[in-house]
Amino acid sequence: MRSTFLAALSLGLCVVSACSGDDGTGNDPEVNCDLETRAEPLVIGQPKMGAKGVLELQFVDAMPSPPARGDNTWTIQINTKASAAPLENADLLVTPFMPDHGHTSPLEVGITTMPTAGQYELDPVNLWMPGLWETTIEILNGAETVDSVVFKFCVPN
Ligand SMILES: [Cu+2]
Repeated sequence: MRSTFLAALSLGLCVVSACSGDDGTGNDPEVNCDLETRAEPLVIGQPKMGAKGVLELQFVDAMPSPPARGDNTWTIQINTKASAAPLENADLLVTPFMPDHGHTSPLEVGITTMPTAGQYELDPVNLWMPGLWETTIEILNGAETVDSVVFKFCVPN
């Protein structure tokens, strides 16, 4: 049952050659996160500026921390860069992506607005495969991207 599910996942999401290391039996390639120079540590309370310089995001909480394989629950704070005011009622799009394999996650990231102004819970952030994950958090205004932040975390086996 489980291997059938994973095999279907591989077929559905992977470019064939890029995912040849994952044969659907759970024998994923060994990942040594100590050697992954593109990854960053998950640091609670450290602001990270968006690509457009409009907003700043920081982690308020992460379960588990550091990020692990499977479902992760992240709470983030979004502030405007100029005034440091919390960004309320934000429209978010969160996309976990494996750049080395060209696939996303099969589970949509659920987004809950928290009682504290500017805080949002992202659950699940499903990092189902070991390796480097780039999770893009986009803040939208209709079709326009107000700003976006990418977090690059390595997930061990
Ligand atoms: Cu992958």
